[in-house]
Amino acid sequence: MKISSAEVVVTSPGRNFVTLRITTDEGLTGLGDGTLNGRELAVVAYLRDHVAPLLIGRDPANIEDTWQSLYRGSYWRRGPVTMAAIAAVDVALWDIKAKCAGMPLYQLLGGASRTGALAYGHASGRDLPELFDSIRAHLAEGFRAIRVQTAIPGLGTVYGVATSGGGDTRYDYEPAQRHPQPVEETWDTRAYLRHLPGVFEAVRAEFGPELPLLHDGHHRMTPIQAAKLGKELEPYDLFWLEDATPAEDQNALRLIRQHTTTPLAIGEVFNSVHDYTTLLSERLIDYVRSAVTHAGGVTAMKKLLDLAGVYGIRSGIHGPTDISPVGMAAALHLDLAIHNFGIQEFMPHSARTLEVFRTSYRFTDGLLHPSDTPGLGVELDDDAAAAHPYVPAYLPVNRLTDGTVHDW
Ligand code: GCO
Ligand code: MG
Repeated sequence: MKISSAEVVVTSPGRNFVTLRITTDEGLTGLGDGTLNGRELAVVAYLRDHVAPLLIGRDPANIEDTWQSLYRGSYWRRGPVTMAAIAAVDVALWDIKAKCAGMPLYQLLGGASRTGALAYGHASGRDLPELFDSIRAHLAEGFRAIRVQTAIPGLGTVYGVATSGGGDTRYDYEPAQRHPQPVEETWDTRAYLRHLPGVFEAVRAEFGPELPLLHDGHHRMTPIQAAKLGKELEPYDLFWLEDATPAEDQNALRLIRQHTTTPLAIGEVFNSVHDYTTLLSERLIDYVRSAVTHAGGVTAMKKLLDLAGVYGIRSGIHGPTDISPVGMAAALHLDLAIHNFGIQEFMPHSARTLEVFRTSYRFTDGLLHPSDTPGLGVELDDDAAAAHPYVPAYLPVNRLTDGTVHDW
């Protein structure tokens, strides 16, 4: 069998998605997600202009060889654009291989290690009553683990806090917004640090000790600020504190670790196992947050997660709505198969997105299951995709109260 075409489909059913469809001379197709939020067209060009021509005529069965050719053979390794493009190819080839085998992908990864993947949902509120309502709504939908984000008194909109209630608009705030220029938000870390422990105290008092609670710091603290926050949150027994400090500084995690037993998760902006070597070998984190879509696909993620397992570190695969349903399905097959699964982030896609991407994965009683459909279990509806052309969108920019651009 040979690859006969590799087409890139860009669609924007509420937000932008980049999908690679590989077709073989026997008529089999595979899908891969290459969505890089706010920088989508860079991946499109990388795939269309530089990668697709290399794929034509290759045997789709040789996934490892294709991965290594695109990684080692290009001379320019790593980086979010390159690794999202490689991920798109890799996932599409796994989709084809599993369809060929007539099996769901997780079977090719070793079979199911569990009945489903524990998912966490995103609760948020501008104040405690709104936050409590959001937590209750998630519990009613079946979530058994909840990420908690709130607004901060004195600041305006805060990233990760939904600005509107139910339905499709619920998560629209969080990923890139469809404006020609990035929205600017004001940030004050000291105000955040003063506010957050009281929020968790109130949530524990309301919802009791058992519910797994998570929090995302969006890379905004210095190491010593993160150490202080981790320590102050210890009484509230977090499942994890995510992205406490800017992720590229692996050594920062060492300092945080010396001060707190709050579990740490990091890695949604990482794209290679080489971003993790210190973190894993020194056991400086508890959860690996990379997305299949941004870290080189199933092939690379399986190796990364197996290495993490050697150190007793578990998975927490990135699953916001800017990962397409194709990337989400790939994550779920890994979640089901690997031994060191921790938790899966799950922001349900909008109804509009699910008209473009026909999924078969299921969310039941707090657990996600990729389904037993051969392959990934996702199909792309071309007509629905074409009805939603690309719209430029940016993640917001974060500035301190004096105007300084801040980390996030
Ligand atoms: C998360 C993330 C996302 C990212 C977004 C950026 O934990 O889900 O922080 O909300 O910010 O995916 O593109
Ligand atoms: Mg995050």
